Amino acid sequence: MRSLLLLSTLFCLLLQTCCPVAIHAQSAAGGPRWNIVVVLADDLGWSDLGCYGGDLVETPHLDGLAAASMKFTSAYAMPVCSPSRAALLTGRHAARLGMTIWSEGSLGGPQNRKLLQGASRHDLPHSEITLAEILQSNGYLTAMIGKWHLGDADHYPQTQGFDISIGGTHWGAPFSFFWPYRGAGRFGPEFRYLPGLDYGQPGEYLTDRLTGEALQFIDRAADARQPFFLYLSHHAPHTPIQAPEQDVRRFAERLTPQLHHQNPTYAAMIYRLDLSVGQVLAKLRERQLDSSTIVVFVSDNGGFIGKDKNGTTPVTSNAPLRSGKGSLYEGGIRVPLIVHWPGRTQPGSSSDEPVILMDLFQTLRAHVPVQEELPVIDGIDLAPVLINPAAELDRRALHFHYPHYYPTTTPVGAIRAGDWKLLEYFEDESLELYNLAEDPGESTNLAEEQPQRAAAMLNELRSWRERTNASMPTPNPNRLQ
Ligand SMILES: [Ca+2]
Repeated sequence: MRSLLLLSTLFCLLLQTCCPVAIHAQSAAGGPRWNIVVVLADDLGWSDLGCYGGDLVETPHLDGLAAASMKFTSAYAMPVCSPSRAALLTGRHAARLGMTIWSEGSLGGPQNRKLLQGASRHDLPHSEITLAEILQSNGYLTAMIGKWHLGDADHYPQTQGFDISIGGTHWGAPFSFFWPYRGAGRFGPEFRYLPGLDYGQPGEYLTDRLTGEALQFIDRAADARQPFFLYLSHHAPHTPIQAPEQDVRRFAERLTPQLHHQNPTYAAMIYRLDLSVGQVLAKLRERQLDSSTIVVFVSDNGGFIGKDKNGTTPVTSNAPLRSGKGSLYEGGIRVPLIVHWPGRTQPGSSSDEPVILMDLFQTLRAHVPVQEELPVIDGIDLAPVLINPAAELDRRALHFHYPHYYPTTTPVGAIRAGDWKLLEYFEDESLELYNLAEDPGESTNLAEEQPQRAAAMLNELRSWRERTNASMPTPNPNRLQ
């Protein structure tokens, strides 16, 4: 099996080398230097896109990208924003980074609960080596456009390998999706400001503006004939749930009670996100960069199933998966992932192999030399699966850690091994065991029925927490009854 895999890998590498359409710059090591575009959606749920079962929204460009690429059905993220972003950019698990909750959430937590939340960093340390730093040191032009959410001004994108940073701050959301995006809030008139987007027009929509900035960046890199890394980190479709009126009307008119998704404003946000991807792909074609650019589309956590501040309809539903953002049930951590790698991924291919955000770091850096000695990396190179959708990765399990509260959860850890998944709730050490192949909605807890399997998985989960030095919640001595 392995020798077959090796042969197919060699064959594909040969194809990439000989294929006349695959024109790219050469790396210092003599191999191709692929341009890299990572489009990260914020809080986009697993079943939100048309190609993943979304029924209210229209996502023709993402559906088209999926049809031309490899679609992953069991891709995972962390359950909330900042940990996922840190894991994506460093290849290291959020628990190992000590960054398990979004940055504002790390500053405090609910005080009158059974547990005090585990310690979590506010800032991604400068000592961490990001994908952007590796690519920058290999001659890439690098840009972070959109949401950063990895620390205060001393830890903005420029300190982590990005030549260009537009819109990135410690904030996890804009005040408004309409220009000037900032507003008067808890911290004064600059509440949730977005730097670099000062000169706009009333009515200008954030997703469109970030797309415009991304298109300009691609032109700049193309003009300079420089390989580039574009990290287009959209705020959509995170709260506040806002979209241009004509789009909201269009989806409201289409709404029927039978539909799985019921929020027309959220659908309109995703529609604009889809347009953004379409425009980026069109720009790559226009600049004849489409055959030399890897395009990745992914979300940072599961869909948000609460209500927006001003809304009456839940933002989304991740059905058939259980729960949503914050939770370690599948609805909180399973996300859409599409990878388009010319000459490597096959059109219309799909993989059920469990993969996780850190794998993208390892996959995307694999073709460039790394000067620095990297620390322990938790991700693995997805090349075998990209080349052969039936391939299995050499990995025993995926682990998850959220020692915090959220409306969907109490502090919890989880492990997925094969089709099996175990959750451990830290307040009372209760266990839940599910067979995801037979029960993707996690409705039948088999922990009592299969105590040996549950114990073995718990043992592995706890051992992993020790290996990664994962922070744990502690009993709250001041809890009021
Ligand atoms: Ca998020």
